[in-house]
Amino acid sequence: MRTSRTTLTEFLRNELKGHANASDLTELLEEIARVVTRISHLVARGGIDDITGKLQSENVQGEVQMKLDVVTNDLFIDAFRQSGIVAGIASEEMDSPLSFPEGRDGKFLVVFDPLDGSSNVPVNVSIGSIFSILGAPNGRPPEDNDYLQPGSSQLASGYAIYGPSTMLVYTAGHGTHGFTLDSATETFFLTHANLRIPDTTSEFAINSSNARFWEVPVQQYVEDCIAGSEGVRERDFNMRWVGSMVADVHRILMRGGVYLYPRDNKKPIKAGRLRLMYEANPMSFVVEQAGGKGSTGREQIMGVVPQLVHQRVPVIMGSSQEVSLIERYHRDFDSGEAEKGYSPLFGERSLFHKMQ
Ligand code: AHM
Ligand code: MG
Repeated sequence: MRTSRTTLTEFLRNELKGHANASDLTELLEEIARVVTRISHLVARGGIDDITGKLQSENVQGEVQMKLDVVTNDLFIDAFRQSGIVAGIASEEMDSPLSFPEGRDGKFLVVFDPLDGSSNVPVNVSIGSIFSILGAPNGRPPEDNDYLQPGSSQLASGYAIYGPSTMLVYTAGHGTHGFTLDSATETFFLTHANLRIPDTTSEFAINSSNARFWEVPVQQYVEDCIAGSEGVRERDFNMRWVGSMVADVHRILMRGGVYLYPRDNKKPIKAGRLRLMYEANPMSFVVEQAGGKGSTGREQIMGVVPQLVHQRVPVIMGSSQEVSLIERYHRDFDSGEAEKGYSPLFGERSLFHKMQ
């Protein structure tokens, strides 16, 4: 048995040295780790405590809430409020941001999804929590507009995955690091320092039941993957879909791949299913710090300036070369090349090969 593993606390103290607000940021990440530990214990009890079902209520997005959505949201709210270092929060489960008088001088705003993939709760499949830490305004309480910062302004972000083991994965802009919870001692140990996503992959993750609603470039990309060794990709692809973004992206951090929740015309009012500020941005930061890419298909996710806290965005993230290739499908389509029946990507194998 190994006993000399680095704990999260030890790692943070070292890694965040030199970071502006290092001690507050360390404290905040430790606070998040404590909440994640509690949630891990809660979800591990499954149906025993009667908390795995649905509520009658809907959240601001019109989605039916699970009991655990609300319980986990409350745990985060209480922890952030009591920390005294968080000026305000916004959450998937709250209509609008909430300011904390207790964190009046707090340096941070936290935007989070307390329980991502919560439809997987009743079936005992992996779920997660996602957080994004932003700077708070100086010397005054935050206003709603203060939250509307692009992902490139994040100070730190990360997620917890409640799977066969519970892990906390975060970045503060110096690589992406993963910690595994020892539930007996309630300690997170460093198990995955400096995660790196392979640049290339033969694995994609998408909910194909939406295929008829996707834009042409995504339809074309998936078609080419499915054609495998008989198509332009000249190799077979594998497909995975857990239905929890955290679990699907975590797999990609571990072994490469690409995750897509693209724009579709199922509900034209929505730019995609996932939310920019507390799903796409924090996961993009983690992915990009591990050498991957996060894109809408047409621009970098972290470059999008939010107009609304609950704004949705198309999401394509993972292995960098594969994401770049999908961006190229979009560019070719937008430029009209694909429509004319000729495209460097779809029509000319030699150029296509250069991108592999
Ligand atoms: P949620 O935050 O309400 O759980 O919704 C987001 C989830 C993602 O975790 C997941 O990738 C996606 O929605 C699943 O969508 P689908 O129902 O199309 O499989
Ligand atoms: Mg979510």
